[in-house]
Amino acid sequence: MKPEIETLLNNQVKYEANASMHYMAMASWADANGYNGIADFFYTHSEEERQHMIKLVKFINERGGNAEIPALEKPKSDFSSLNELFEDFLSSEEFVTQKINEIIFECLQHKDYNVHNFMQWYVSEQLEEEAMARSILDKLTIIGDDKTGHYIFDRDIMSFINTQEDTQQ
Ligand code: OFO
Repeated sequence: MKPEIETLLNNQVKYEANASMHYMAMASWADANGYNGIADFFYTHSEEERQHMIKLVKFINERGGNAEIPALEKPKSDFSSLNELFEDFLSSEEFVTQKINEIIFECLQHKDYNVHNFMQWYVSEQLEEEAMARSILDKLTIIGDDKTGHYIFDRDIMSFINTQEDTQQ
């Protein structure tokens, strides 16, 4: 594996780890503010991001590289509204997508089709996650400041994820 690609993959390990911690902080905020459904949503996503990190670590080592386990950034832990929470979720996903696209670009420059092929899984995952974040923000726009709407949104958010997963099968 080219050193440039190994560096980008190791950076990606850090971005996935940071996303995991970021979503853990979001889950904790939701928990502390009485939004148990939203907390479950972010605890689940935090764990998914951790799995994405592990998948990269294993791949780098299997390809003869050296995976580096990064120090973590302290995530933002306070949010003024559900809108801010989910806007941050979308921005985080957009950032990760951009970084994955940079890896894909570098793979094509170096004709590394093996890494390119491996990264296609991440490309699909990002498409799904960004679509989900946008759908959730659309729902929050419809609900506006209605407290009953927030209550129902919190109660139903996990079934919304299950519906998304069903349509992806
Ligand atoms: Fe790792 O899937 Fe989104 O960020």
